[in-house]
Amino acid sequence: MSLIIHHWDADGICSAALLYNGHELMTPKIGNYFLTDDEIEKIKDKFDEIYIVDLALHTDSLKKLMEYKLKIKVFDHHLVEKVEGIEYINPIIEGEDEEKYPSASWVVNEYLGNKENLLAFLGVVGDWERRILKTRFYEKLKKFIEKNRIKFEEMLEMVSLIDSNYKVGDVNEIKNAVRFLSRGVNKEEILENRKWIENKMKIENEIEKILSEEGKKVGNILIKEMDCKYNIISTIARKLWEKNDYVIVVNWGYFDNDCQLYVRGNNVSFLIDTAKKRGYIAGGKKNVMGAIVPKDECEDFIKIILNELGGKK
Ligand SMILES: [Mn+2]
Repeated sequence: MSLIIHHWDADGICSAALLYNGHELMTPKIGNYFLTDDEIEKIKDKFDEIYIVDLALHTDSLKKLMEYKLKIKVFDHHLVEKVEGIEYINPIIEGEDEEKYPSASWVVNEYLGNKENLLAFLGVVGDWERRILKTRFYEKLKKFIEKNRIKFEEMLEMVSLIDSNYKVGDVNEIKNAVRFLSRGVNKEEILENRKWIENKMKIENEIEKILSEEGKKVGNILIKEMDCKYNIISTIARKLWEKNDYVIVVNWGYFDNDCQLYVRGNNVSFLIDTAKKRGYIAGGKKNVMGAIVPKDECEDFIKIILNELGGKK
């Protein structure tokens, strides 16, 4: 039996929906880029094949899965280290350009030999949002949406509806979303999903509240602290990045003992190593670094990041 473990965001959900064929579905605990011992325990005897999709899972988790002789295929577009024995379908680690493979959905869709379709493009818009407009990829997207009479704003709206499920922490609805989207639904069916619309309203109120509180500025770096039980740190970081060269966002409210920490900037992938060297679970790509940091080490780590970003300017 096979299992799809996928990222909880729109790209992860769309990628999983493209691959979905009655598989069992799983996401790590939302916010975790690793598998807990319990999660590994559940997987090890039940499945013989695992697809890991749009998820830069920590190498320790991958190595543990490998100990159980599971066949693992990773579909991704994050910069990750390869683990021996795992099959990677990831053009980015082979040196391909991120504007050619802007999402996991794009990687999966090409692998499957599908024609261009709504899910493949929604994954892209999910990961890039408006920044996709400035890439070479946009020509392709533009052609597709014009032909299918979809506005770019509607693409953004669909993405935020799909993302609403993880943001409110509804793991069950994330699975439903994969199955729902895998049926080849159209624009209207996505835009009219009642449950997702409700989620989205809850989140928007919370985001508005957080963005209205002022952050701290150090040179061209904005530091924003928040205390929120929803997993909306990446949205907050992206929004703030629109108006700042670099942003560091810390959420004290999501985990009991750890902080969520996000950095966004033009080239921040080197910070992934900085975090890992300090023993944190961390991941990301060119423009983003996310880490889970013990609360009592967070202040120190921010100082280190400020130093390193300062040195890069
Ligand atoms: Mn992605």
